[in-house]
Amino acid sequence: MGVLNLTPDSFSDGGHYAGTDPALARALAMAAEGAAIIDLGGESTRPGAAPVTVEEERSRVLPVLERLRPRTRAILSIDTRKPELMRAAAAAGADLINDVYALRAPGALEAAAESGCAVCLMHMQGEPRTMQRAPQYTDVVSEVRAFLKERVEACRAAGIADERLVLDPGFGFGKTLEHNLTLLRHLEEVRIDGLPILAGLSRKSMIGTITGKLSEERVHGSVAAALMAAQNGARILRVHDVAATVDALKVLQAVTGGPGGPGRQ
Ligand code: 8Y4
Repeated sequence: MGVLNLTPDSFSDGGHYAGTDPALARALAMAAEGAAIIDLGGESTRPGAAPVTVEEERSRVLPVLERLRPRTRAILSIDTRKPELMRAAAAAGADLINDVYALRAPGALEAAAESGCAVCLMHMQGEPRTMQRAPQYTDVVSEVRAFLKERVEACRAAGIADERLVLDPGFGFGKTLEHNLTLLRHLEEVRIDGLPILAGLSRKSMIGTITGKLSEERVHGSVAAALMAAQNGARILRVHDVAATVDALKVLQAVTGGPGGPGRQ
C-alpha cells in the first residue's frame, strides 16, 4: 500500500500538491513500482494535528480519486474517519476504507457497511492530538487484540463480512517505542480469525528514534521494519517508499517461498 498524502502539511512527500496532477502522477508511479493499493489521505493524523472539516477533506481527496479511478486498476483506499467521505469515496470508486478510528465515529459503521468497500480497522489509544503524551498499557498485545476483536464484532453485527476486513495494530498511534517494538515482535498474536494484518511503520518516529534520522532519511530503516512485519505475518504494508519495499519483499519471497514465510495463508 503506497501512501498518497493529500494534506497541505504533508510531512514526507515534499509538501502540498499544487493541483491534482502531481498527486495523480505520484499515485501512478507507486502503482508502476508495484503498489497493489494506493491510500489517499486528506486529514493529517500525525500527533498534535488539528481536525479538518468534511468540506476541506472532501476537496483534497475527491478530485484526485475521481481522476485516478479511470487510470489505474490498483485498489484505491481512502484514509478517513468521516462517514460522509466514506460514502462519497465509495460512489467515486474507492475499494477500501482505511479508518484509523476503526469506524467508531457516529454513522461510520453504517456508511462503511453500505459502501460495499473493504475496511481496515486500526487500533489507536486516545486521539491524534494527545495520543503520544503518555501511552499506557498493562499488556499492549492483548489490549490491541481485544480492541480489534470488539471492532470486528461491531462490523459483523453491522453486516460487514469477514472477507471485507483488515486488522491493523496502529504503530505509533498512542504507543511508545517499546509498545511498537512489542507489537512488531508479536504481530501474529494480534490476528483475529485469520483476518489479514496491515502494518504501517513507514518513516514513523519509532524509525527516527532507532536510527536517529529525520523523516526523509528513514527509508532504509522503514524497509527493514516493513520486512520484519512481513516476516511476522503482515499481509499489507503501508509505505511511502514503494520501490525499495517491493525489492525487499521480492528477496523475502525468494527465500521463504511466500509473502511472509511458509505455512501462512
Ligand atoms: C512520519 C511519517 C511521521 C509518517 C509520521 C507518520 C497508519 C495509517 C497513518 C497506519 C493505517 C503516519 C493513515 C501516520 N498511519 N493507516 N495512517 N495504519 N491503516 N505518520 O499505521 O504515517 S498516518
